[in-house]
Amino acid sequence: MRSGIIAVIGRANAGKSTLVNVLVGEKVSIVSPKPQTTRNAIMGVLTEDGCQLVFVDTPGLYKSSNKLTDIMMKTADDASKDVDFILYVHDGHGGLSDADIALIKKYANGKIPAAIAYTKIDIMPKERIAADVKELYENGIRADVFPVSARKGTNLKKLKKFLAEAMPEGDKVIADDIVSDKSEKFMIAEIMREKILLKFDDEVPHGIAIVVNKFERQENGVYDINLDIVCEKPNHKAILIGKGGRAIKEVSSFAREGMEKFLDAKVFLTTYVRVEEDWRNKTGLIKDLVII
Ligand SMILES: Nc1nc2c(ncn2[C@@H]2O[C@H](COP(=O)(O)OP(=O)(O)OP(=O)(O)O)[C@@H](O)[C@H]2O)c(=O)[nH]1
Ligand SMILES: [Mg+2]
Repeated sequence: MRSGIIAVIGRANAGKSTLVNVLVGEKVSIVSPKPQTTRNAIMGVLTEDGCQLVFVDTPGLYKSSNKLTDIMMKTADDASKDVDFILYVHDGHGGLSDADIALIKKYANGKIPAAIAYTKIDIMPKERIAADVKELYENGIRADVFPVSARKGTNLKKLKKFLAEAMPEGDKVIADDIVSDKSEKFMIAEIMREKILLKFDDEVPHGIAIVVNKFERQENGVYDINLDIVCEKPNHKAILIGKGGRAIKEVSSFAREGMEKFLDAKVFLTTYVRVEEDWRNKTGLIKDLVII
């Protein structure tokens, strides 16, 4: 059989996690319209038709702004090494800048075989695609380019087939029934963070970390979950809680629904908001709050 590890690399907000989720056929990684949604390297496995594709979703490439961002960039860069293949995800809708070309050259023109998923074609003029593909070629980029839409499912079969054929011959790396390397507890924390990313603006969601204190399945099948929402500043705490606790109530209920869908069971969720000043610049706290 063919099997291999594919690092999924690209700028923040390009659509990497969305693409990994649809390729794998299950939600292994959270998604939001804000950059820097993914903080960890997250494995998503597709075992199908005698082939195993092990995707590694990564934090998006982004400007350095604090210690956490530096660690995230290193996570992405490390994930691009020692793999069988690199799938560089480019946001076609976002345009093709010189900075994009430089990054594509770095990751798709190296020693490791690579392809480019040119994504979000459902929301952009079709004629720009050919122009961009030409520009990539003129800049010396020879990796195959797959215009896709993860949202609409366009061209994904073609991309999957290409990736399957690009994998080396060998035994499967991961057992058949495993789709992710992350625990349910990790995903519960991520679902909470996803809903906060969706509900709150500006710096608030970026300074959030989730600590799961309790994750227990009771005899009646209901999950009892207690978690801390850690934020960076006292004024962020006030925003998160909202007037009369309305904001936290709303986002918690939204998160509970997401958790119930993920666990396929009822969830009893309690949350507590606390402040850890400037935690994104404190290495010890980053280690405690972001499982890397
Ligand atoms: N229209 C459209 N939107 C998409 C597509 N793929 C992703 N998006 C949207 O793009 C935004 C970013 O998607 P993510 O999958 O979180 O992007 P990412 O590259 O993982 O981002 P980081 O984890 O922050 O690096 C979300 O709002 C997605 O819904 C697509 O094919 N079409
Ligand atoms: Mg992501």
